[in-house]
Amino acid sequence: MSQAAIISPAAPHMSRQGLLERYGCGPFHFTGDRDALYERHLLFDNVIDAQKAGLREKFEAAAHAIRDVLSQRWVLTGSTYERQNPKRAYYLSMEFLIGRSLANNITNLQLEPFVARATGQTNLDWLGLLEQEPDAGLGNGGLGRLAACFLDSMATMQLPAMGYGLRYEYGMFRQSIEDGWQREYPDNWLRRPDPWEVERLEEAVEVSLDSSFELQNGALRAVPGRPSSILGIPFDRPVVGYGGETINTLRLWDAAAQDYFQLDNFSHGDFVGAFAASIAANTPTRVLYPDDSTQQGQALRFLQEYFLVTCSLADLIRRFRRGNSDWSLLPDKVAIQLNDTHPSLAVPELMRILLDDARLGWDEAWDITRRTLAYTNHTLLPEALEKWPLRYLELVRRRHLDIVLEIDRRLGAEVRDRYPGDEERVGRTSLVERGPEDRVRMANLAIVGSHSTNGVAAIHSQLLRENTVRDLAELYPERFNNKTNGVTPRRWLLLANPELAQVVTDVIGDGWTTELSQLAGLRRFASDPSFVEAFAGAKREAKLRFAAWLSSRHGQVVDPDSIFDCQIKRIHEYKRQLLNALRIIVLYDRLRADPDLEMAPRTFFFAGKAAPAYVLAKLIIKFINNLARTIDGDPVVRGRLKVVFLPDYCVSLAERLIPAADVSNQISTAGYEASGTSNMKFMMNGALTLGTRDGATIEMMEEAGEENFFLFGLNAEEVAESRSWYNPRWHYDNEPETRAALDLIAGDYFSRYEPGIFAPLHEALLEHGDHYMHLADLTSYLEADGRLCRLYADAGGWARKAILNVAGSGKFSSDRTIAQYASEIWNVKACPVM
Ligand code: 26Q
Repeated sequence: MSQAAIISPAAPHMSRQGLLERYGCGPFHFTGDRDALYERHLLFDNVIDAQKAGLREKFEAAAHAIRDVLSQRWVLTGSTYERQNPKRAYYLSMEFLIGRSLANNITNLQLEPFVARATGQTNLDWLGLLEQEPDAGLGNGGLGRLAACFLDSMATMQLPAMGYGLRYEYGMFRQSIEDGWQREYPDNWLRRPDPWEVERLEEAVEVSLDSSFELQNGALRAVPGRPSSILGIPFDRPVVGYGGETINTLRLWDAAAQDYFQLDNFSHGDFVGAFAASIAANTPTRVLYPDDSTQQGQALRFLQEYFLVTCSLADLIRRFRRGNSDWSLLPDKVAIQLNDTHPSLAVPELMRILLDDARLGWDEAWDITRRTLAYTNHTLLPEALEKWPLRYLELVRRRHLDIVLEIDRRLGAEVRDRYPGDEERVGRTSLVERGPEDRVRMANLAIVGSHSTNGVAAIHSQLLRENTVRDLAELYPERFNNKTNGVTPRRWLLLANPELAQVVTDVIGDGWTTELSQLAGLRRFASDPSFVEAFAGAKREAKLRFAAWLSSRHGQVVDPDSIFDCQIKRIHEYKRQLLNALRIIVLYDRLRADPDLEMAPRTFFFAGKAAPAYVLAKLIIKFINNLARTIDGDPVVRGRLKVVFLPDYCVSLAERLIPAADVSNQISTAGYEASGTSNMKFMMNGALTLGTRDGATIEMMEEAGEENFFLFGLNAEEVAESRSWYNPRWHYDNEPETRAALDLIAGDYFSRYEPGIFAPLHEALLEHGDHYMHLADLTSYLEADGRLCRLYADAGGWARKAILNVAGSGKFSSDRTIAQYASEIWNVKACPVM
């Protein structure tokens, strides 16, 4: 029998024999003898007796044992692709927010039933062992986590695909809350060796720069006319598809100096000077920029983007050339997806390769480039659209600037041809924005230089086409499309919420793990008393588990019988954490006025990081913490309202909290949140959504049924329409609860010992026009909140809606999203490993 025949697709509880045959060796000897892989790693890697090993050593041994298990399959995946030479997809992203890998890899390899037992751990020890793994926090938020979910789906669907990113030495900063304020600490996640990465020195690439760069007082200084180069060293990480059939690769580039010492300098005795060159060369991958919505225009960030693009293209072109001799085949063998504009220098770099290395003519090079590249947009915020000074291109790679200007010249000719006399349109579509300093509009570059531009939810794609880049959409309507985001149900349901996963599997089987639309089968159980009881029991278990963790980890006590109401995401004005806080103040004020008021007890959870330079966002964090302290200190509401700000939001924290959530707040100003993805995770885990008609939340409501959703507020059209006359004062003057809440803030009720500190918040809402229209939506938010709260009293009615939400969440699997990218953009097909 061939090996392929032995491997049954995604069999959840495969026999031990099947596992051994699939992986070529056992992960652990189940007889518990001394030869077990796990114990061998303890002994041979750490030179320690299994009995004496600490948790970190045990983690490393377990991770190495799992890596042993997957290595053969990983190699086989690579050789299958080489042999079969299928068209491949490459996902280029500045961010991959991976989180932890050990438990995920065990889940996807379906080794769970064996592992904990084989390591001889009690459940508690096992959980402690998993905690030893630092989160790989190589991303800011949604865009980076989406990239990680996509990798999971691509591997699960056996697509010949690869991720390319940067191996930041420091990931997203660690957040601590001190006296209510955010403080940032470096995330030194690689302090200890990472068991998942494999350094591939032999595949290093050299990156050429037209200038030299030095760090001076923390800023990057270019020395023009002195060309230099950096080495890109790939570090590969396995991406285990569910079922363990396909193991794809995420390749992260590390920057290193060409020579650690420039020997001529060294021989002149300039030891430190020679060293400085290596420090500068190292910086491109030193740290992740912690901004998710403002372009700070930092030269080092530009260098990072250039570095990612040149390393990745050199690598994938080398691979393409190994299997193909004809350059014209590139679009038939390679699809490159640009995760936002961050890697959009791929347009001039691919042109450069085709023009200068392959020596093709412009027209052919342009045709190949466009048919190979595709671009995803993730934001409509004007301040987040990348616009890099022409000067940066000139300094880093003069040839890129020449190519961009030539693309722009031809684009201008095309626009003049199509719209004679419309010079304004030529200006608007141009790749170059004229100003005191001319800049390249990276979104225009990505749209013009690719064959596909997609948004990440229906409304977002529509607004992108109709507003943000309208002229280009008119010019190239066929390039524009939508791909509504999704999330991987393996990490976000199967792994994060084992209680609910089991309850679901008990009634509809386990096919949902790879075909999430099967969750629709839950609809007919929504009123089945025994299912409702099991479902509610799973939620309660998850809440108890979270409460226990919170108390042991942070010493915070919360009531698992209260409604767990959550808002966890980056702190940004458009996401309106401040609107949530205003709601809480109003509820608090009602209880103060009438302590006998009937109101279900509630715990409000917030978590999220603010960009270090975003002053108002940091003040919002301080405000939430002061609100929490004020409410905690008031005996009138004790046991009825509680606010908790969870520090250091990250993937692992989301995995803990989301299963325990009753209510998910998705309350951005309509038209501003491109999609949202935590909204989907909450829905899958049986939370009810309290939200605005924005991003993918609209599509979630369509799937679950409007009657099972708690939508409120202005829609995107109304927001746009009312901008010209909106006056927040009107709400202050006419809505007593709104006024009382604002007066408490202005009267330092939440800042008794820090008078005046919240004035900027009060001013943003009342004096500076309330750009995100908090006050316009507060009343309808409270009204929806009231409906939700009243429903809580009816446990069966609540559970029914929650079940119908889970049942309606099938569309939001990243498997569905990736299937659409693969067939509608990439034309890439599954390539089973054999
Ligand atoms: C750009 C230039 C310089 C420095 C930083 C940046 C930068 C970095 C990260 C700009 C934007 C980001 C991240 C954006 C992001 O996460 N967007 C979110 O993407 C999700 C996935 O599509 C959506 O669900 C969210 O709605 C969107 O906000």
